[in-house]
Amino acid sequence: MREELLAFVSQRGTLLEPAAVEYLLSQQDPMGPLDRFLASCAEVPFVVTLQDVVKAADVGRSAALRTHLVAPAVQMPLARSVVAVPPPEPSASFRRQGERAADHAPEVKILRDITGRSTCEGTLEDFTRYFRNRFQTLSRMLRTRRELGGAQEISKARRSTREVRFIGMVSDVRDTKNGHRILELEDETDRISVLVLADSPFASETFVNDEVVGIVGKVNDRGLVIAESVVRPDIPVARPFRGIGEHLRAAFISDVHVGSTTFLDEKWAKLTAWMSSDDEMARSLRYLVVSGDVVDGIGVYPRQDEELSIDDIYGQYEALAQMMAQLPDHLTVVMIPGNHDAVRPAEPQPALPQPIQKLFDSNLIFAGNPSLVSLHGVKVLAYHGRSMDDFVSAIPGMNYHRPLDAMRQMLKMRHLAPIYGGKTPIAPEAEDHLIVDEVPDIFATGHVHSVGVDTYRGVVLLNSSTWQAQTPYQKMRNIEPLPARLPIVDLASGAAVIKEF
Ligand code: D5M
Ligand code: FE
Ligand code: ZN
Repeated sequence: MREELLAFVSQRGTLLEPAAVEYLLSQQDPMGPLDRFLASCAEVPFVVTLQDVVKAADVGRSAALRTHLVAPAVQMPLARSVVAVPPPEPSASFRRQGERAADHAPEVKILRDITGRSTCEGTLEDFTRYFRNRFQTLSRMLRTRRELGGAQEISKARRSTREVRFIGMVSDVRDTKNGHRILELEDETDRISVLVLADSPFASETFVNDEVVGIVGKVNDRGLVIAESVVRPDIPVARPFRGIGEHLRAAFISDVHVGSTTFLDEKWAKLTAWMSSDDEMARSLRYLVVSGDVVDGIGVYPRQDEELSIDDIYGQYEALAQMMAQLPDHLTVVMIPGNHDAVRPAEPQPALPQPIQKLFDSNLIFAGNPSLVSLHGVKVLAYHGRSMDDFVSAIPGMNYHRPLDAMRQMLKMRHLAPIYGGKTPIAPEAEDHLIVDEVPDIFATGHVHSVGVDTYRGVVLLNSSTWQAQTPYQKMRNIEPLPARLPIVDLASGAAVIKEF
């Protein structure tokens, strides 16, 4: 274990104080606190101290301490950067030869992301404040639901003998030997057990830790609530796509993994050639959204150096900048980072740092992960999608080839990464930026190297493939990628297609 620990530390480019090594080796999961500490740092520190890992270990144990703490002041975010230009003249389509999306000025607004607004240091207080904010925000959404009118605090609901309604954060889910399920829910006042019977109409509902749900049910004589219905925050039922007046299109890519030996350069060359071609769809492309893992990075997983064709992080972004410069000028690009990129791994991730941004042309707009971005008034929620690893582990039947299933769950839960303490590191910001506050028109993810388009209640869902072939790591885990597929959405109608290269 000692060797593994030291190898892990050197992979991350840092050092461990000897006392920290001994402390970690005495823990059940020595990597856990270290991983969590490193994930919370904006930059990798020169040396990790005993104090750092002890604090991180405490924070890991804090999940049960969410309640009974002081509420933070909630600040509403303002739009961060605006590249707004007067609205373009309407035009029916791009069927006329020579007409290009370039004739339409770009209109991009970053409505919400964490860049420049991170407040957390990863202390225990930060985590408590973070979970309170999550609970309060989602519980406010749930309270607007008719079914939860007059919802009580859990401490009151517990003592009731009639029908009860309350809202809680899931702290545990377990199956009984008879196929029933028991949820432990908590709010700021108390905790309560809820029994979901195997023959109830919602027995097939899946629950994950740290999501916030509403329950209607009856308390039995043992203080257990028998659930009669479960209410999720969810998004409003279908509404029409908020289209724009012209058939401008947006294309979506992610997981380019520049610098990896498995980067598909020939497929990429085909994409570049097609984008610059006279094809009607290519000419109508106005926006390109890049949802993270834009380069392969350095030291992201053990022995990654053996799979790198460019082993310098700047070199990787320089190569990407050159590739982006070859794309047609009529594209305005919005780029967010993923778990392989050179920003802190904890979500929400800020935009790529200035020294990297400077490598790119001015038609690139950098935003955080996740980001809510307006393209010509169409709201796009771009999220790399790391939490899908946790959805796949937590929910039976979910898999890497069906990312849209996980995305639908995220919208139902109104949260991009509800499960805390799994594979998705979460930074305890004052406000929970992973909550789906505003309902987007388009919801885009990457990460799973799969592809798909669909709609859920009027929201266009899409997952944007990869430009990397199967890696030895993915082979070992039986992950079969579907590379070189390009989802394209018509911003007038919301109609989505996938173009294969
Ligand atoms: O992720 C590429 C693929 O590998 C994607 O399908 C998720 C999967 N993946 C990534 N990390 C993990 C872990 N830690 N466990 C299981 N599966 C994982 P990428 O982000 O490009 O490496
Ligand atoms: Fe990836
Ligand atoms: Zn990824």
